[in-house]
Amino acid sequence: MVIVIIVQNNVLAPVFRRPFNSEGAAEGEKLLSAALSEIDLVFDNNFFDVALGRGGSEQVIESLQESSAVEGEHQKCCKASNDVKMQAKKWRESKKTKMKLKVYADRMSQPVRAVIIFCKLNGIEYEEVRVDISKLQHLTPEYSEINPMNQLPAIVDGGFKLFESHAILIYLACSYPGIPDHWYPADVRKRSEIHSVLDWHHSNLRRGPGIIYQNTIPVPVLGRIFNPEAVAEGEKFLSASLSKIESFWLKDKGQFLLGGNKPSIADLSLVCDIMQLEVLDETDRDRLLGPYKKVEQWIENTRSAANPHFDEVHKILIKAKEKRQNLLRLKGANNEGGGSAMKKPWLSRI
Ligand SMILES: N[C@@H](CCC(=O)N[C@@H](CS)C(=O)NCC(=O)O)C(=O)O
Repeated sequence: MVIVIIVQNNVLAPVFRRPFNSEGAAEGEKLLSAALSEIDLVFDNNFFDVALGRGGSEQVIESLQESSAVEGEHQKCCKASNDVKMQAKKWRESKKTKMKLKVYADRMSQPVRAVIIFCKLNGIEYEEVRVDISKLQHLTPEYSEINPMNQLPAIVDGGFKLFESHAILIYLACSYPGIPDHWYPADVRKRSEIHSVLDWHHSNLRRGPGIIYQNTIPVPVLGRIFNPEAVAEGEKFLSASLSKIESFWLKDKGQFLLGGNKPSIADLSLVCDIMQLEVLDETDRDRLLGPYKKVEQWIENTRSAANPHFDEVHKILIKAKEKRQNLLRLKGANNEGGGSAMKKPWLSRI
């Protein structure tokens, strides 16, 4: 992504009929060197090797190699996926660690909420370790030991450390027993479709609600102020993404992104992201979501399928909204008054 930004603003600027943009290129270069130094850090520390505790992962890889080398067919891959599940389960049991799964969390974070709701829905026992982003606890050396990228969520499971919510959801779905197949189906094609949605999510939808939220809600502690240009940019990403979801994944009659009547980890992940808009005034939230009727229905479907945990975990957004409104009132900048006939947002129904 970052490399694309640099190239688009530099070499390829004329090709895309864009003016050469030295600031865009410089911003891209800054992000690139930060990312490269983080990659360096991870490999220098042998992070994954140490964290993974060899044996289990080697068995898993061997099993996959054997299966695909002999037949390489679709069905065989599905069987291999089940083998992976079984082996991961055995590996967990064989470790006989009594240590509970730890989820490093701040519920204001969308991906954190997806992970927590998934654990609760599937009876995965875990300990929630609060890392308060507003107090910058995610930047402490202690938390860097857990996630060198200093973001939430992260997990530690019997010595195995993992960051990135999508990876975490996949890991939990595969390594804990009894998780219903619809969350992360054994069928390799369905799985791949889920990966496709999740990858798309991170370079599209994810850039909408987060940017709007961060630049709307006053977060003085993070050194951010209201930034209307950033909000406008976030709204552009959001509308483009919602319209793709509506016209592509939700175009047929299915209740969820991959069709069917049960959600997958992709539904949970994307819907938790969109829920961040609940901290906005109802008029703004409805202006942004209202035009996408299928999206609204899909959010409701996911919410119902994931309740009561969905509402419980999202309660924090009600508090954040109240705080924001109080702050705005104090500043005399509250411009409420419109939107009298608006539908109630999801969280007001809790
Ligand atoms: N791609 C990551 C995104 C994680 C992320 O952006 N987390 C935010 C909270 S929503 C965070 O930790 N922000 C603090 C920071 O970046 O300094 C994932 O899905 O886990």
